[in-house]
Amino acid sequence: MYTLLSGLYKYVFQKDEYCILILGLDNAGKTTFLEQTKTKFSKNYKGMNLSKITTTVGLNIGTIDVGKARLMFWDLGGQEELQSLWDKYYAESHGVIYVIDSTDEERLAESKEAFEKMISSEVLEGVPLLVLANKQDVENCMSVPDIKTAFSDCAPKIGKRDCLVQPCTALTGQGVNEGIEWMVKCVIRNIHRTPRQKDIT
Ligand SMILES: Nc1nc2c(ncn2[C@@H]2O[C@H](COP(=O)(O)OP(=O)(O)OP(=O)(O)O)[C@@H](O)[C@H]2O)c(=O)[nH]1
Ligand SMILES: [Mg+2]
Repeated sequence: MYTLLSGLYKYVFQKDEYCILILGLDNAGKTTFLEQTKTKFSKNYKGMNLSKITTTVGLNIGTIDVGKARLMFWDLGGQEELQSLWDKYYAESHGVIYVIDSTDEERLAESKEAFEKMISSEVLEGVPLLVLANKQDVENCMSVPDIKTAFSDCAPKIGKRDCLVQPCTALTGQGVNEGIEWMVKCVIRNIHRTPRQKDIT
């Protein structure tokens, strides 16, 4: 009887946990996106003033529940000297959100270089990849087709993993729900195909 009840309790209340990395160059809008996500998906979360967010030195952590899935986000600092820390988190992650500043054409090549390096890691093979073309509220910013064209030669390295390029405005929340819902769907589908280190040990 106890086993039956505890099984039922687990079925109803226990969440499947997934770790999602948020990566991209400094100033791309990663922390703003995380705050906006927490505000949208957590009922009692009183979001912080987005204009008060400063550059991340280290990491920010956030958790949201979407249905039976619990997503734990690790938002890492994007400054050049901090990028060398990204790969320490790869083995544990079930999904990657890569944020691009669509207003910064000058740094697009630098962003692509960091992106290519990240997707070249064998540890991330098969892990779903959500690319956010952020800051779409700014007039004359690069569009999703512009960014897809600039990143087109990354396609062989992306390979067969799930990948979506989503227009987004982290400041207002536009595109946030669509991106998160896509990620949840993909990580649930992918967990049996590409188990992560934490699921095995
Ligand atoms: N116009 C506009 N500005 C944005 C948007 N998202 C973020 N920003 C601004 O971009 C700047 C950087 O945002 P952050 O969220 O701190 O960027 P980050 O990627 O976390 O940067 P690091 O922590 O240094 O890696 C801030 O001034 C934000 O207000 C957006 O959708 N539109
Ligand atoms: Mg940050």
